[in-house]
Amino acid sequence: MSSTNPQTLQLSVKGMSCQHCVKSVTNAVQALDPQATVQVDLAQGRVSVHTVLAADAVAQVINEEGYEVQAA
Ligand SMILES: [Cu+2]
Repeated sequence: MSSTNPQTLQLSVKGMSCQHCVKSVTNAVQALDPQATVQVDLAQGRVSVHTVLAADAVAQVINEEGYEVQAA
């Protein structure tokens, strides 16, 4: 993964229901980018990620956790 300037990604994610889900998503993203900050709005199904990762890489790891990332 080539490094780029950090950017804030806004993702729509289905299937998150509790703090366990928040932790799963956060850990999955931070496994790729330990500096990433992840904010989850459970009520809205929104995930905000400040990261150097590309949007498709973030979407892929969240998908691999079992959540459905939708086009933002
Ligand atoms: Cu949960």
